[in-house]
Amino acid sequence: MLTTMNPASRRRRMTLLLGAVGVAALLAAALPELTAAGAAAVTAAASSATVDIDNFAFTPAALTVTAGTTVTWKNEDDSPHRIGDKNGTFKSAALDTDDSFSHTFAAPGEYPYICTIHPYMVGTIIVKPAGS
Ligand SMILES: [Cu+2]
Repeated sequence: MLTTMNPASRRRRMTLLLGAVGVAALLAAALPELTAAGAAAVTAAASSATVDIDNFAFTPAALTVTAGTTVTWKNEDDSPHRIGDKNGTFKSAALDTDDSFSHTFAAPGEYPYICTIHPYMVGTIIVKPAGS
């Protein structure tokens, strides 16, 4: 699409944008605790992600989420699989077909994991700090 915005309209948009940024900055400066708590609560409540287990592989193999996200693994294979991270932070029971396992990642970091029944099945959850 070709954009031919007239200069007056563009200036009005910039003013609105700067006004919104200014209000947000003022609020953040005046109410730092409220803003931080509100942001954290929204992130935790809204965040979930899924890793499919199919054909003896994790999809996606590398998943990036923000802290507070609940990740659910779902076994869509005919064989059982069992999730275990390499640092012992989380592990599932053996998951039969259509079984799932969830873990909430509170702390940022990298969490490499395997299927402990088939150790050649590998995956990683990368947890970024909330608000980044
Ligand atoms: Cu497995």
